[in-house]
Parts: sequence; C-alpha cells; structure tokens
Amino acid sequence: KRKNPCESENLNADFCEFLMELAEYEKNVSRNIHKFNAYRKAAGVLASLSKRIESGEEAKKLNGIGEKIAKKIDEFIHTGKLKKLENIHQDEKAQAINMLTRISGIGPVKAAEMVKNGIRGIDDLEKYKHLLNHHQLIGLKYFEDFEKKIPRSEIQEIEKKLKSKILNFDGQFTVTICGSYRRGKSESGDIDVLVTHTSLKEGENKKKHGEGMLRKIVDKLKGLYIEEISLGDTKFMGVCRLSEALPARRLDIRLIPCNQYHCAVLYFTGSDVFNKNMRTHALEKGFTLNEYSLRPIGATGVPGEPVPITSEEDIFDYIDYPYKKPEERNL
Ligand code: DCP
Ligand code: MG
Ligand code: MN
Repeated sequence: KRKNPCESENLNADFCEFLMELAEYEKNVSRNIHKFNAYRKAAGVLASLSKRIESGEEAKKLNGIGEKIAKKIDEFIHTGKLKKLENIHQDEKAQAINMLTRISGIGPVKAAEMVKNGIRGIDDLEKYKHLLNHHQLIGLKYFEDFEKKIPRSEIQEIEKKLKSKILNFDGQFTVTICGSYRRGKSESGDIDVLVTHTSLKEGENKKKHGEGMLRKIVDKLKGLYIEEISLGDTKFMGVCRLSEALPARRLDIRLIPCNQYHCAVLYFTGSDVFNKNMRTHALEKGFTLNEYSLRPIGATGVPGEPVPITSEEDIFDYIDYPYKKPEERNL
C-alpha cells in the first residue's frame, strides 16, 4: 500500500523519505487529503531533481514547495531530524492507525475506529477477526505477501496466462494490464487489468450485454486466482499466485464498455499525479476528462456529449497535450 515516488539514484532521497512519511500521516491519521497531496507533490518534485537541495530557501523556488515545507527542509538539514515526525513516532495511536491501514481492505476510517476500540496492532487483530469483513480477512491472511513488490517478469507471466485464457474463450475481448506495469516499472504493487468486448457499448443496453460477462471471464481464470475478494458487474477483486513458491498477489479486473476503453486505459495507467496534471490541462482547454470519457464543457458550464475516442493518442490530441508514452507518465 505504501507509495514512494523516490527512486534509488535520488540525490534528495532523505528529504523525500520524511515528506512521504508526513504524507502517509496526513492520509491515514489526519485524513487531510490536501496536505497529503502537498507533501507527495513536494517529494515528487525533489525526487526528479538532478541536484542536491542545500537549503529551504533554494527548495522554495521549486514549484510545489512553499514556506512550511521549506522550513522543514531547513530543520532537517540543521538537526538531522524533524520534531513533527518525532512526535508522530511517539504517538502510539497514530502508529497503530498507520499500521492497520497497511492491511488491504482497511482504510483510515476503519483503522481509526479499531484503534478507538483498543486494537493496537496486527497481533490484536487475530483476536478480533469477528470484526473484519471478507476483504479485510484476506488482507490479514496475506499481509506479508501483499507488502512485497511484484517483479515485472512475474506480471509478464501472469499477463500471458490471463490473455490466453480470456482470448481462447472469446477472441473479441481486449485485455490490457495498466498501472505501474504499463508505465514500464520494474516492480509493481498490484496488477490492474482492464478488459473490454466489442459487443459491450455504454448506452446500448449495457445491462443486457454486460451482465454476467465478468463472471464468465472470472470462471475461465480458475487456477490462476486463489481467492475472490469481490465480484460485481464491472469489477473483480482477487488474489492470484503463479506457484506455491511465490507470494500471493493482488489482482483487480475491470470490465469496461469499448467506447470508454481508451479513457479507462489512460486513467488506470496513471500515474495518479500524471492524471491530475492532465485533467487540469483538459479543464484549461474547456474539457472534462475522467476514467469514462472526455467531454467539452459548454458556455453554460455543463459538460456535453462524450467526444468519440479511438485511441489514447486521440485524448491527448483533443486537449492539445503533448503525447506521452506510458513510460513517460511516471511523474
Ligand atoms: N489512480 C488515480 N488516482 C487514484 C488512484 C488510482 O489516478 N487516487 C489511477 C492511476 C494509477 C492507477 O489508477 O496509476 C492504478 O492505481 P494503483 O494504486 O494500482 O497504482 P499504480 O499501479 O500506479 O502503482 P502500484 O505499483 O503501487 O500498484
Ligand atoms: Mg497498480
Ligand atoms: Mn491497483
């Protein structure tokens, strides 16, 4: 679950590390999404620099770093630590909340409620299993496995099996693994699969076509996945494992109407920061972009009909955004 935009050859890695820790605290404990985004953005900016930052003042000149973060950078440079982080580390409840949110299926609200009820860590959960839902029980069962990154070669193997099973069943399906894998990363946190079918078109009796389609796909994947977390008309959440010797991996499959496929592939390829920037740009050009469609915003401010899209490039073209290959969307 932990996200870290900081790569190994990062000259500002220690700054990024404390900023990401503060970001996690804001997301999980304070539940302040704005502060979370601010810290993460700052960490991303510092990680992408080719030089070491020497002072808060210097950092403040960067887009995404303001007064408060500049002060923290100075404090860190001068004392080698941060008061705010020290205090967080002393706060047992905050630490318990942070720990619990690492379990798949437990979000910040549920974690806070559990801590309020006296649960102080993973070990306590064994005694409180009756309080957990199916997803959370699976999250607990595979806690250690789900924290392990998935090597690219393993996803390639899963991709081959997934595609052959689905396409042998029906060649009219298209299967794309998105997320960090599509961005070319050497390791991923989970596997994000999108599937569409030529007959599945939003607005044309989607229910009649789409209903039961995902169930049929999932039936064909028996042997590849080892647990079902949930299955709806459009989303399957599960756990897969290539062999008993390998860790269990989180696998999500989404069934998308074909006229929304490229917007969905764009969205689920990310990164989330890239998506945010692209959506902002779309708005500046008078369009609203989301995981379903690209729509022009009329003079009244009301979004119009979706623009017809036949490729990911189309979306960039419409809003005059320079095309970026998936591998170039990591920031
Ligand atoms: N996404 C987004 N905004 C969010 C969550 C997700 O735009 N708040 C999009 C962009 C992500 C994609 O969905 O890249 C997949 O989400 P993941 O959480 O699986 O993120 P990644 O695949 O990028 O990274 P990881 O390797 O950790 O799975
Ligand atoms: Mg992913
Ligand atoms: Mn995912």
